[in-house]
Amino acid sequence: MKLEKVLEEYSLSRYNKPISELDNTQCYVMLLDYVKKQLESAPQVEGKKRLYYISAEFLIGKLLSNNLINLKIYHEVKEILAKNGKSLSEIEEVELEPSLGNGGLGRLAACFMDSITTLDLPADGVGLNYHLGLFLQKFEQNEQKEYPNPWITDDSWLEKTDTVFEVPFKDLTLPSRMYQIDVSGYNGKVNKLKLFDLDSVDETIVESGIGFDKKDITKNLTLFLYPDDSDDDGRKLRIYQQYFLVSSAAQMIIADLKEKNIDLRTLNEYAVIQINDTHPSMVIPELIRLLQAEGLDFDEAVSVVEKTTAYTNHTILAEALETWPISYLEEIVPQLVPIIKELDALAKTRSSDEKTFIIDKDNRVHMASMDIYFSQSTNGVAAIHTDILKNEELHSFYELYPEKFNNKTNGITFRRWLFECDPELTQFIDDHIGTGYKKDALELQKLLQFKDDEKALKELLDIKAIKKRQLAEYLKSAQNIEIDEHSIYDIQIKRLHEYKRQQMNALYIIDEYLKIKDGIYPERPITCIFGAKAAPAYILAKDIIHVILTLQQLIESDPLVRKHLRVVMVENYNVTKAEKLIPAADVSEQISLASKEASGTSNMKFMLNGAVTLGTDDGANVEIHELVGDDNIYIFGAKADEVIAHYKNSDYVSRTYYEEDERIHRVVDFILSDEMKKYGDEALLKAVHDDLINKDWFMTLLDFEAYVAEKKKIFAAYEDRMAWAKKMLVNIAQAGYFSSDRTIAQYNEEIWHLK
Ligand code: 26V
Repeated sequence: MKLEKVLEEYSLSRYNKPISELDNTQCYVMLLDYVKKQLESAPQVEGKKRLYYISAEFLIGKLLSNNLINLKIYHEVKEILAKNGKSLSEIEEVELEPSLGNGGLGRLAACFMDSITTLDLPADGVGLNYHLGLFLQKFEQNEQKEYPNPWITDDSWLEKTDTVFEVPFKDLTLPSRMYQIDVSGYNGKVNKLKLFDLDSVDETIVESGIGFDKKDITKNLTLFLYPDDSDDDGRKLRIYQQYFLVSSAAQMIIADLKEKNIDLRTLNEYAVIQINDTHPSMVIPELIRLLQAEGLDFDEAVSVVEKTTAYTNHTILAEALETWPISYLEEIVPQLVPIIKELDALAKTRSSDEKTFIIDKDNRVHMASMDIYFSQSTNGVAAIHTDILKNEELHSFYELYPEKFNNKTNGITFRRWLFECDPELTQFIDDHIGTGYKKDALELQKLLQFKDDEKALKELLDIKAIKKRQLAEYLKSAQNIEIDEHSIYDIQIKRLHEYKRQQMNALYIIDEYLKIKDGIYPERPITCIFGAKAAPAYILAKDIIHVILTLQQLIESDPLVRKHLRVVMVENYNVTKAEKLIPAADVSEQISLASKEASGTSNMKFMLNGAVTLGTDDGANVEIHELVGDDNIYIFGAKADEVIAHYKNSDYVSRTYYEEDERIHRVVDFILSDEMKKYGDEALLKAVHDDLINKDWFMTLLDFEAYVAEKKKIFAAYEDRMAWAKKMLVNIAQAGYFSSDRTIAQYNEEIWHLK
């Protein structure tokens, strides 16, 4: 039966009226039901060996459009709806975005699931079903406030199953129920995202923002992703969550094998476990424990687990590499402690280098060390990142196990980050080079033949103008902010962290503000757009948000300045908002302190959507630079080796820059000016001001002058519209390498060996 007829019949039988008379919620439910049925009957990806991708985060975004695209009925559905006076984008507003991630790591897991399925690789994503997500961000008095972000409704993609495992903690055993969400691939097949949960979780214990009793584990376990870990109870709750996740995963894996009567000593022939950052690291001792219970001796269990697991590192920030006091583990999961101690003893027979110890002299367990010793592979997520792991951060391990180290440069799924978020650009590409790039992203390079074709370049500029207008309309309706669609859209959207240096961007805005006050105007108005959540306990990050919001209000209140310069901080930045922001961007801000951003993935999304990168020599920017060449990217600032040397020699003193550079002095002091204090809170502003002068751990002032100079260059380049369009085109054409299909093919060939 034709799709139109099927939907029409559904509408009549469920709502007793035709599609044209449904409201958006009813339309959404109709499409949800239809797509879910299609996915239910779609073939599951099968094979001898299965991947289990275990991750604390899966930042999947809304699923309706994504699934329609993968089922290849997106355009047809859009047309049927249009014929009935409905708009798919308005219907999509009904869908709540699952807030199951924080940033790049979680979005990567989601892109990977899409690509894994598309490449026909059998896999389960394994995570937790956080009822209230990360948190919902609101701005009040120019500050971030956190609220619960519920997303589970009766009509959702999530399905409850009857599968329940018992997870043993020291004082209680908790039933872990499996929920699942179908993950569609661009090949009509499906894998599953399996999210574990506890029936007794009680959302009503949450009071005042996101506060709750951190000790009430039976009620709080899967309430929030990353509960505040600034106190002991918070940190212990994270251990409860992590163990609940990995024990559920390990039990599921063993159950899968036993169902097929497979000898558990051959586990590695049937399963591979990817440990996404250190949050799921306890899967190693847990699997060993469970295999011992199944009759394997310790050595057999260690050997097979080592061959089954692989670890991805996503950061070189020492403070982000998790370590847990062994006393916490004794208190919560004592059954793992003897195993971890045995692993530690075994590791110490392999190396006496303290830097590789699993249990250190302070009795803390280094999760990454356990991963590297007892898994088959450790990978970084961009070339420069992997090099820094090998040569610096994990050098001792690299000497011990050079063969375990490998790089897998991150990628993004083009289904969401091109076809879905920019249908206009997708059509342009289809018209110029055909659709082969949809299967083989490297074919995007065929676009290069149009780099001097004025007609094509003009079309590209027109598409960008459309996306900029759409964003302006969205911001007007969502945040009641009117932006100038002819201004340059300069966008920085990412987790708020000092190393990502949103504060440097803020200092630039101050510099521009002061110039405008002095009568020096930019050639064209600039709209600086931010989106960022700060971890609730990360005070300085919240203070930086305060500085940006205060600047926003100051400039909004100044008719002269706002003609030339605007600041917009998007509230509750998430995947849905990223899909609107990225296609509209002219300039992509990727300004982390060199060596600190493992890869970045928004840099890839912006490039694919025709924005030009303004960035440091860091993460995947380095590879973008190599692909597009000097003319099509703006790179500035200290290089990674200089930065690393500064840390080694402890010779970076931000105060010197403040005292010796007039411009720096002026912009830093402006943070505490009367103008800022009129709209901001003095204590919060002072915290940022003082940190920049006295600490500035991520060397903002070191790169500030170079940043201002490079920004001047990129804005000047924007004025030559045809030359700019060419840069856009080259960026799009060279983005094929960053398809997550390529990344996943490499994981499979070099680590997983699934097919
Ligand atoms: C960090 C934090 C810090 C504040 C408290 C909560 C919290 C929770 C988790 C993390 C780890 C975040 C790890 C992450 O997202 N890393 C990013 O991974 C991307 C994918 O590989 C990579 O592109 C980014 O460079 C890296 O920052």
